[in-house]
Amino acid sequence: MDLSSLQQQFDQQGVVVIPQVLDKAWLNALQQELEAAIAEDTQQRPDVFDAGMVHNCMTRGKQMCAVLDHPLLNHYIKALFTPHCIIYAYQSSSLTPGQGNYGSRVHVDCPRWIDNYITNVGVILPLNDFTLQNGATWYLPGSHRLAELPSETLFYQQAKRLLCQAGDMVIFNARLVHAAGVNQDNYTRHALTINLCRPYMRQRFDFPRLLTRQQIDSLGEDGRRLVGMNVRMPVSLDEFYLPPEQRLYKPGQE
Ligand SMILES: O=C(O)CCC(=O)C(=O)O
Repeated sequence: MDLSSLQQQFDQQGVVVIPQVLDKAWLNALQQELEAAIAEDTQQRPDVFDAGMVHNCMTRGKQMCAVLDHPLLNHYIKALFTPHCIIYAYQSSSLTPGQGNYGSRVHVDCPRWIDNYITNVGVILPLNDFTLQNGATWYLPGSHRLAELPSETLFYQQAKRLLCQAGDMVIFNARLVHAAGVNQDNYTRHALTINLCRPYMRQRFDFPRLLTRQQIDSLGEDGRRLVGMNVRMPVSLDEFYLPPEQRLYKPGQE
């Protein structure tokens, strides 16, 4: 699909699916890393409200970090949102057999509604096909234009299911009203979810400090921008007066 039809669909529906962004090798590697992270979290924090949803995935596996430099991911988010966008949150969303998760409430991924202005965009990278049986996300087309959330009844009367394939990339306006489904299949459905925001907004975690030097150095220009390396705040006049190429808060981050 060409960019202008994609943009039109994004504006009208609030969501687009880009087919075949990640191949089998990516999917296998990401799934392995995610399952290891979930197993670790389940041991260490079994009782958290969002159990099973891994936070800060770029710190939990080399490929989950490397995917931030994926050229197609960057191409489409720059085109549909802004070339300067950064990560607000990078998590996962898995549905184990018979279960929903914290994402299964009817919700939006951005609390602010500003008429005709996008502050946050969501990216879902399905690691399994999203099917009716395994809990494909419910969403209300066009609901990103609503200032208030509809009632749950109205939502489920009118909502559609986000049916897509493992390896596709879903991009949605974070004001789109949606809910993860319940997995009626006999295997876990995995996905990575990235919430992007404008570069002048705060991130959920201080990623430039949270990531190790090695993780930051493993990233390319796009990945570094996404984790917030171009919008760091100086803590001294020495940092403020650094030469242009070393500036922590780069110019033009709009
Ligand atoms: O896993 C899903 O189907 C949707 C996830 C979701 O709603 C979220 O992470 O906000």
